[in-house]
Amino acid sequence: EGVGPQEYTLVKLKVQTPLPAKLAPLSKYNVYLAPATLRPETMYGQTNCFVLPDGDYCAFLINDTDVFIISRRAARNLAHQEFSRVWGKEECLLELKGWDLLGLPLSAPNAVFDTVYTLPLLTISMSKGTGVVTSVPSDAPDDFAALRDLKQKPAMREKYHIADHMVMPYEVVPIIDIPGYGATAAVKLCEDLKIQSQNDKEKLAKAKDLVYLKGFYEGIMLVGSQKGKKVCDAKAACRKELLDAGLAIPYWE
Ligand code: A2H
Repeated sequence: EGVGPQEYTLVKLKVQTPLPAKLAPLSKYNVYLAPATLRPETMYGQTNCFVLPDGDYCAFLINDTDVFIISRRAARNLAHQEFSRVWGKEECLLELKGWDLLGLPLSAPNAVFDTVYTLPLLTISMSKGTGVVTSVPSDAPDDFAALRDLKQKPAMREKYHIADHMVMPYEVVPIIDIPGYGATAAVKLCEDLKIQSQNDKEKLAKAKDLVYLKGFYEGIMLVGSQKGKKVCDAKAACRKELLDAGLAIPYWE
């Protein structure tokens, strides 16, 4: 971080129709939550999407037909990267809180589940990416810890009005084998480092570094079109497939 521009991929997680009342003004558009990821090759392992409950989001018109729900800051950046109808100016149709997005059913590209839900993640930074994070608990320790919190804590599900069926059936999906860490590396690291919850910041940062580095150079794809290839060789191809299929867009910050 902070070493120069990052090349993210914004993945288009389609909000399933009919849209709920809060999003009704958007009903003539295709509406997407658009998480920013550095790991497009991991989208096979998505189990849910995360937003910050108290975060400020907007529904931005990025072309004549498509709306992205993201932070204003991200929309402004996108408008300077050719993703708005007027160059440099972001068009916000509706202001939303993370709270308004919790429990939304989504269709996520490459996910094995037909529907994944929007859940709360309290450690999201609204000044990074889009403020939306897609969750891959097999390979992202933060995602695993947050999903486990929701599974283990009925009171937390209740507080955020998350129904059991939005959380409980979603098991970790093995997608990358990392020698020494296995096929669900983030789970192993969370266990090895005795990470208790999504608030265990220092340990999670350590786990993230370990999984990310070793996974990049030594991880082997277990699924998808790049099955059998190393992550470092598969990443660009997975990204290109998503972009070419219109399921993601490039994003720099
Ligand atoms: B990554 P960097 Cl499988 N707040 O995507 C908190 N985290 C955010 C965020 C925000 N506003 N925006 C993006 N992120 C997450 C997948 C993934 C990611 C895997 C493994 C590692 C990993 C699935 N979640 O990131 O600080 C997103 O999670 C570890 C580097 O800009 C994004 O990629 O380096 C990553 O953090 C961007 O983090």
